[in-house]
Amino acid sequence: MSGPDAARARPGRNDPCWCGSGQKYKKCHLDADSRGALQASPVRVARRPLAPGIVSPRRAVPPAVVRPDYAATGRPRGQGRDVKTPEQLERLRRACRAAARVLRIAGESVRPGITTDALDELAHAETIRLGAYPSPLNYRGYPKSICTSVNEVICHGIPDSRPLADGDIVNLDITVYLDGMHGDCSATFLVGEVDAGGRKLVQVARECLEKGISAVRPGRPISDIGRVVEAHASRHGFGVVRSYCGHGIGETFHTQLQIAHHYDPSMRRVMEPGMTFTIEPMITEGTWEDLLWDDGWTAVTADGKRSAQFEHTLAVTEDGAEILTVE
Ligand code: EYL
Ligand code: CO
Ligand code: CO
Repeated sequence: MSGPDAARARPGRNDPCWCGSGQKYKKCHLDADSRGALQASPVRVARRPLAPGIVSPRRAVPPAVVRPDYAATGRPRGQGRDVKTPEQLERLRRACRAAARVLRIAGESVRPGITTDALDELAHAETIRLGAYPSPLNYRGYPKSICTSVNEVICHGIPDSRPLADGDIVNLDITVYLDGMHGDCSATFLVGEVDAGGRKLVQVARECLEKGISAVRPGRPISDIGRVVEAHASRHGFGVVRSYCGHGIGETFHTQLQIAHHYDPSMRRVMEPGMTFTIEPMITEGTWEDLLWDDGWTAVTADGKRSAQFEHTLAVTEDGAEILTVE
């Protein structure tokens, strides 16, 4: 969710680089950081900008499905601890496995011509078939069961009547509530034939999640994650969104714990075995700055260039990370 927007002082030319490589800043990230600043300037975008479509009526959940506290009111209540017991971890694994399955099934249906509303319907039906509740539905009043973020949409795109077009990229973000736990994952899919720039963006976003996961280690500060993610994105000339972060997860969809995907040295909390959170970097072709549509949900890049995202829910182990959102 929304996170700190701490300005980071850039190192001097001859100081060690912020990325931890041990090289001087001028030899390492100085060029990449400067390129990012230049790309933040407005440019013309050939692609047609995305516009809101028609949102279908709210989908029903059978009464037998156990709901999270906010399902009726829209307001989440509990907070929840970030370090889980083995019993809690076992339930979280089941919720995460279900989320991974729903993501795979919805992703297999991505093709030119299908509407994002049809993808929402598919994911909603599969979630219920697994005995789970689609976590986004009525979370802070959100109207749909999944998020579908096309092209310049960074996150929280609302499924609607717009058919996916050949050349689009689309992120499907799936969270399900099962056995009293939320499991959260997402992936960006190519729609038909995507240009080389779009394919590169999606590939680097996938690698950013992998790098972030490989930085998970008990005893290390949370800021290690954003450091490696940002280092990889900026090496390719891409931006890292700052307004939305990964989050602690379990009995509650979002705990206090925030996982920045850019390097924020103030995030000094240390990772502990049993801690569970998401890593979900949003990587942009241009600026990292975001705007919010008038619908109050849809976050888009300020320059209209594309954004791609991948997400897993993880547990910190004795020597690294366990990825929970796998089948
Ligand atoms: C609902 C509520 C504003 C999600 C995540 C769905 C969206 C915008 C208010 C975070 C926050 C998913 O962690 C998330 N995705 O990985 N809100 C979310 N909503 C929503
Ligand atoms: Co998600
Ligand atoms: Co999330």
